[in-house]
Amino acid sequence: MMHWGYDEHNGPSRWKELFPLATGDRQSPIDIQTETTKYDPTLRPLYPNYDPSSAKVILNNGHSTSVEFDDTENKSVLSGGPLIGNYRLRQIHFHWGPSDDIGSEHAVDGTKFAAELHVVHWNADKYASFVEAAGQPDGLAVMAVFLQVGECNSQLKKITDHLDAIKIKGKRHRFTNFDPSCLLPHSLDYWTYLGSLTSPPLLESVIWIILREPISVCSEQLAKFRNLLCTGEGEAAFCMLRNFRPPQPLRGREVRRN
Ligand code: B30
Ligand code: ZN
Repeated sequence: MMHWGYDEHNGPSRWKELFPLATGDRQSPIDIQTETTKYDPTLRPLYPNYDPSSAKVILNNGHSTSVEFDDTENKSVLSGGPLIGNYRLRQIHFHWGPSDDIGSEHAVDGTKFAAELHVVHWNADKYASFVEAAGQPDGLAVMAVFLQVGECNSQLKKITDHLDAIKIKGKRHRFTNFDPSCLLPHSLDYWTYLGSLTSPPLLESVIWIILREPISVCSEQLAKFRNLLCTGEGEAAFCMLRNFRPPQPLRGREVRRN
């Protein structure tokens, strides 16, 4: 395997060859079996508090599209929920599939959604950098939002309108005055469990917070994500048709709900 990806020769089933953590005890994503989740009355509401001016750039990294935020100060933070203190916003990105019926990473009672948004934060109260936090069991907090096929999403259009400008791997475009809470559903009810990054290096450092209510996306918007290229300038072009890891074993972990 030259470099990890989502194809037959370098996809999720082969990641363990280079990243042995792939078979670890707290891997993500998982299939959330709603009947076996545990209601926890001590879980608090979630408090996302984002400053639109902290958004900096939208980019194509070859395996997704992400919006990166200025994380040199506590401008945009997530607190509450299962979290102790403030987790600082680093980036948001998406996972999707080759057709509208698959694409999410987490599943709910075996059901997959068309896509999944990840809002990635790190524990700047305890750690000095994102990279340091990503190696610690309480280092990262990722809030996940399911995208369900339906009406076109006018908030998501702010992102899909920019995808043509970053079609090729490595391209980036200025992107500011954007508050990712515009992509959140009305209800911030959630499930939470301890897991990992869903792509290499698969570090087991993520407090996952999965919102229970999905947001909408239409087929035309999903097609714009699939039109991105996982290849760079001058290479034979390949579209980013899929970039999700399938659910991993729960291995005795508890999934709690608020
Ligand atoms: S996820 O939310 O669990 N899907 C990373 C962050 C969040 C997740 C997965 C991975 C991460 O930071 N990976 C290493 C750094 N990446 C940046 C990135 O956004 O994903 C740089 C890279 O490969 O060169 Cu990819
Ligand atoms: Zn992700």
